[in-house]
Amino acid sequence: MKKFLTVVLALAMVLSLAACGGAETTAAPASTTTAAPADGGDETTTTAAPEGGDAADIVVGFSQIGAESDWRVANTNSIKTSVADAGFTLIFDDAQQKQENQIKALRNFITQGVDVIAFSPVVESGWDEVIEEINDAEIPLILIDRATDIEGDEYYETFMGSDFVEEGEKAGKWLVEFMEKEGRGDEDIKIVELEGTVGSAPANDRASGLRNILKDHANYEIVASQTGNFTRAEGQTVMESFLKSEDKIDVLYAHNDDMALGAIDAIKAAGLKPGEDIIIVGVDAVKKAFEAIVAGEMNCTVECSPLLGPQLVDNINKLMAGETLDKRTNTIESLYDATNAEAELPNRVY
Ligand code: GYE
Repeated sequence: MKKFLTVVLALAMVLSLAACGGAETTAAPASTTTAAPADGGDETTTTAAPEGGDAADIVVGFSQIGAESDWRVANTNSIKTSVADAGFTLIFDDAQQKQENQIKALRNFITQGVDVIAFSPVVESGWDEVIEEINDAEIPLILIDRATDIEGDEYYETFMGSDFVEEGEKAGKWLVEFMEKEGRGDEDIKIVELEGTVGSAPANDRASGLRNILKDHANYEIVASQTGNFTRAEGQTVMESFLKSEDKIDVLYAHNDDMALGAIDAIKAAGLKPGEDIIIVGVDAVKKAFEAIVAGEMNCTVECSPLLGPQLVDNINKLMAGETLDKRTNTIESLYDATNAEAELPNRVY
């Protein structure tokens, strides 16, 4: 730990000197090596700062879920870039949506004796054993984006991410207000729901968030609900089947924008107007959703920011300096519809 303290202090000095001189400090380019996975499934990428940089002694293992959505890709990029800029060594593993791959990656991180493990759990349950192993190895654990169902908060340093129940509630409130403004506040409203990955925290919580609001509005009914696994392709096929099976659909609530965008393709193919014949509410606020809102084909997206890299580096620096982290690192988020999407579109980086 003494060594880490020296590294952190040295870095702080360099940065404050740079700030005084008005100069910009950029880390030297990182080198990347990609190793073939033992099981032939996913791949492990190691990004290391140039030799001689002491920060490179800090090894971070990051187990990512996959690349199922624009959100996830932006999240991976944000973390890879920030960790490389900080000069830490990153061992990155893409689990391709499979819990068993994540468990394998986490065990590899323990064997490799990494300094910190950052981990985004694909589903909420089934982590007790491997997390106990991480705790026994005394490797600090940072939960990224999704939570587990393990009770208590001693087993991790901080949870960095969004409040998914609140996101579902924001979507519900927006919908009720929008329908009132449209003069449809008392109509019977039929909703279809595209759920995220079964058993994942955002799917569970975004579903309950919407229901928390709708329980006070008896004229709203969720008539069909099915997973589209957070992907555009499945969003499209599940929407196709909703359009066949349901007599009346007023609203689509999608647990992420990728599925909403896939559904928009299905709605158009069925000869209907997305955004008019069917009101569409998504979550994430990815660039393509902004474009759809501006084009009048989607109505609202609740922001869930994937840009967690800078805060992760901040937390790692604090941990290495021996500080205790707050159990929750919150992200700042908003909501976008036809009233503000166009103005925000040029600022979107994902
Ligand atoms: O909304 C979705 C992604 O866990 C918040 O996962 C994340 C979700 C995000 O694939 O697009």
